[in-house]
Amino acid sequence: MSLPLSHPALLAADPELASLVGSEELLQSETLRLIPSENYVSAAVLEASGTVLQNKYSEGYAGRRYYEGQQVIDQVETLAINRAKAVFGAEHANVQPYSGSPANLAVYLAFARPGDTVMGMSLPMGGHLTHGWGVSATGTWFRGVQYGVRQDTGVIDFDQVRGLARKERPKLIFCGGTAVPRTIDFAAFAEIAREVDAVLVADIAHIAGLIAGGAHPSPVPYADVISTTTHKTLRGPRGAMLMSRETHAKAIDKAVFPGLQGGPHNQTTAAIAVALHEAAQPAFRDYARAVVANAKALAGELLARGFDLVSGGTDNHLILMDLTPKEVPGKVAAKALDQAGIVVNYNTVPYDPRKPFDPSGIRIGTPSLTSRGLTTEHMPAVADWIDRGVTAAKSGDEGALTKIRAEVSELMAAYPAPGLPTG
Ligand code: DSN
Repeated sequence: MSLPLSHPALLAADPELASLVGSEELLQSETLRLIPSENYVSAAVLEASGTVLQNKYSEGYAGRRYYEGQQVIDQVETLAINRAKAVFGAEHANVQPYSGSPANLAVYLAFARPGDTVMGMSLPMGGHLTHGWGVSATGTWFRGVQYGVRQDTGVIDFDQVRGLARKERPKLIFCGGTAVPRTIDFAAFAEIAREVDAVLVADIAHIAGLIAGGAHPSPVPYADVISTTTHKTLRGPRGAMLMSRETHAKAIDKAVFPGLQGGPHNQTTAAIAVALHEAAQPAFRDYARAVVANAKALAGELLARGFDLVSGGTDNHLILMDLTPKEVPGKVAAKALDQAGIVVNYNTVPYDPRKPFDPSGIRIGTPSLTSRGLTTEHMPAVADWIDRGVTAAKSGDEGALTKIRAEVSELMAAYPAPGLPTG
């Protein structure tokens, strides 16, 4: 398979780099991308992120900048802010954070001081580095206490969360994470946060698109602050946003700039605005529902093939597979699947006896394949490829992987990806 040459200026100026971009386009086109935090953005989002808006410095906020010439940029940022507020029903939005980790760091800066106690889900249980995990700046500069999931059910243990919060009295409580296959009970977290007078931060990076599309409950009535990236299920550029009640607006804005960052990336702000416009359309509600329907169907097919899924399945876009019963380490399976044209990431599972760089599980999700138009009808085939790939990983059957790759590539050719040149 080949794709038509695109990016003519790049090709003329730097053929070496243009060729690498072309190779990546081909890879993204031919493979079944199952990493749950990845997606395909629309051609409109891609175009917006490659505009001359990137030439402009605009430290500050609309109407209060430290550089002149903001006649257009102020309008772009205001448009993005208003769309974020409308899509999520939030009182305040800041669209300047460069990505999820800086967005979360800004929350610490706004509400805590070094040495304060903060609470979040532990990374190996499905949380995020920036929720106070030890190796992150947030676990070094703050005192991170961590909750997890129950070993018998794989779901969050609210008795543990409440007990820990009462004992440790954290300044911040983070909910949300990177490997949470079940609905996040924002109301339960809010009740605990109120009881101990903590700021509740809902990190919705993974599920922002599902919330925007009405396929996951919203944290807006419950959380003091909402942090999200914009490039996962929301299908926008690589960026982030912070949303909050009006009472916290000043603290959040001051923490992002001048607290943590300099000039915002205006081309990204523009692309966020486009993605939010797309997320406001009725078709996006269909997309969000389809992502979840595909994940549930895929989980059912995997269970039927004897796979062990953390928490027994999924309510959202993400499935966490514990491969221990299959006697294949996550990394070995992930590398074999990659060879078969199925892109996943190896991942720790709760109570994993193995090391994070060589864990027991793989993490998969349906945002990207749904963006290409695959439906629940395709999930038996996807589960079958995963099953055959994991079996081939165990036996070292390279031929089986090559065969799966050809089958995957054939199906993908029939479902062109948004934003990519079509062959
Ligand atoms: N790295 C992201 C993910 O893959 O879930 C989270 O930041």
